[in-house]
Amino acid sequence: MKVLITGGAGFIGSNIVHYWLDNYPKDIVINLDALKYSGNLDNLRDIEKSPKYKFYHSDISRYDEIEPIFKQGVDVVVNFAAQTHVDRSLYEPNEFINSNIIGTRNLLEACLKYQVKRFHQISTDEVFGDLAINDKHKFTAETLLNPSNEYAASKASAEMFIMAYLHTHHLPATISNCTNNIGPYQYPEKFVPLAITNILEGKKVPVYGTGKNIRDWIYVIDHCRAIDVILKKGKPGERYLIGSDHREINNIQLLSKIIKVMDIPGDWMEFVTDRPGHDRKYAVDWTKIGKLGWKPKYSLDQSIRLTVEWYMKNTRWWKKIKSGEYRKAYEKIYGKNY
Ligand code: TDX
Repeated sequence: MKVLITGGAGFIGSNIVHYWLDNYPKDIVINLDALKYSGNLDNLRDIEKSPKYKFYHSDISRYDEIEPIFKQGVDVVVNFAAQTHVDRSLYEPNEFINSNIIGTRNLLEACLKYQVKRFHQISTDEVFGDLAINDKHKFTAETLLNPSNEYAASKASAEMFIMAYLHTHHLPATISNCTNNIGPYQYPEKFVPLAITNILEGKKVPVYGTGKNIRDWIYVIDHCRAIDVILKKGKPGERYLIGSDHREINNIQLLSKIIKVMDIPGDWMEFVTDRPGHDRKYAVDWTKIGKLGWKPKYSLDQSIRLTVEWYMKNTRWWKKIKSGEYRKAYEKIYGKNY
């Protein structure tokens, strides 16, 4: 089988490229990535020479760049390519419109034209908006889309296009909405890698607002396992929510756990001005994918420990990012100023 992973040089994308090559050695994995600021080929050094892996430096927001890849024949497309950082979406929304909406629509068009057997969209629980801190409800596959920031609005819009292609063209598409991921290769602008790397650098960790916002954290490998199950057993036209088994945890509690695992003495938390429109709480009911035989394997403590260990071991990886070194290298290689 030929699997096209878009955004395969990003955090979750590169984890699934590794996962797929490890678990399905007969398959061909094609990685299409625009290598924007968070796409990083260092995430794939160990497999870049594999005969089962191919990389294309292309941008999904450019149909002319992606069509030649589809022409070669692709069985399944999993779309990880997206701008994902909420804070950035507040000041550069056009990037989010281009990658997340126009990019998805281009992929849908190519999937239709080249009769791809399955298109799977990696979406987010953020498309459902937020819950009140004390709300006992969780998001389900029936929850209405109600995005509350520009990032979430762009992902929700992409979903609307998928629904249109499902209805009008019967494109065999599925959607998954996963909660916050942690694990190796996450760009250190997101809360967990930012916290770990800041502490390793002796810097404080900025905690937005009260620090009482709640998220539902999942280890990235559990997310990869869930995608695998959806591709095999999921039904076209359906959405599946992916979440964890942990009790609710707010940002202060999460950071305290990270600090405990790191065991570096210091007063690391610094409360800063809140993110505008900061979503209060996400909580995901994953019963539907549970019926397909999936459940998360990693506990929160295990997920934190594995993530902390990875960042402590791979200092070169994140120092290169934080210093801007790898961006400069890409400018040289690709002649573009991303
Ligand atoms: O410096 C920070 N300080 C802080 O308190 C940052 C970067 C974040 N936070 C808070 C905001 C959130 O409550 O930590 C929480 C997690 O923040 P992010 O890592 O930015 O994630 P979040 O805003 O929850 O969005 C994420 O969840 C869904 C991802 O960024 C999305 O890509 C995913 O789709």
